[in-house]
Amino acid sequence: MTADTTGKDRLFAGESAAGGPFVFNEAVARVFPDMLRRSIPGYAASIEAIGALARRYASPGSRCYDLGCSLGAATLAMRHGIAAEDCRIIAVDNAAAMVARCREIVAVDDTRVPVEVREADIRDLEIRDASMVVMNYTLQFLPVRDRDRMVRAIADGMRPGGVFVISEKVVDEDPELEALLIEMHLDFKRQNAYSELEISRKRAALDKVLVPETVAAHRARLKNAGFSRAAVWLRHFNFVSLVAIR
Ligand code: GEK
Repeated sequence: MTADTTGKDRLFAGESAAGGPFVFNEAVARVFPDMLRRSIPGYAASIEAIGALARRYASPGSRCYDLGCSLGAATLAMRHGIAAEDCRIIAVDNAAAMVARCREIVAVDDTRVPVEVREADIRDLEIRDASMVVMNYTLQFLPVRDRDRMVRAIADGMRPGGVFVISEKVVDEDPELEALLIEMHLDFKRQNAYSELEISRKRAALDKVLVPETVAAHRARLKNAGFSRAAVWLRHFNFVSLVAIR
């Protein structure tokens, strides 16, 4: 069986569009690649860099984690990037529909690095002996009160010199600039053929589900967790990706 993930995202378009908070269900999994491409500026660049960083940082005999793997785009980028011997990738997501499709996608990709796709809450995961950890647009979905503990568990489970890649939607401290960045993001979605109705319904669905923080808050959390250095390597409107070294 092959996962059909080629659907066009019309989830918030029709009369039948469900109200209520956003959930990572079967309907979302089916259109997910199209949804991310049309909604997250910089998404493709983040995936490309994850491959390049895996080549540099994955060390022999270590583990590489993809936390909130969805359909495994970052997992496969790591898998294709890793040059070191005896690495294994652990990809984790708590949405059953994502995990089922991710397993199918990983199975038809026959690169040598072993991948284990686990259905679990990343807050319950034991992270150990990691040379690379990726959280590509996932921390933003955890309650804010759980984020410090999550990032500390990542730092504690990493080898010295390992790399942590974290991508997030962020909010600016300056309300005027925040309004500008939001407008620019909305224009990006309009250019990608989302209607005003789709945009406003999706926004309502994500309210309180996706809670963005400032870049400063992310930097402080990384430092407190024990990362020796961190830098923003990508920014497109209010979407950023940071790289942190253990
Ligand atoms: C990509 N990284 O393509 N435990 C496990 N998974 C979770 C949890 C949790 N507590 N909370 C949310 N998720 C991917 C994209 S999407 C980003 C990541 C987005 C999962 C959730 O089920 C979803 O699959 C993923 O985190 C976030 O690079 O949809 O904007």
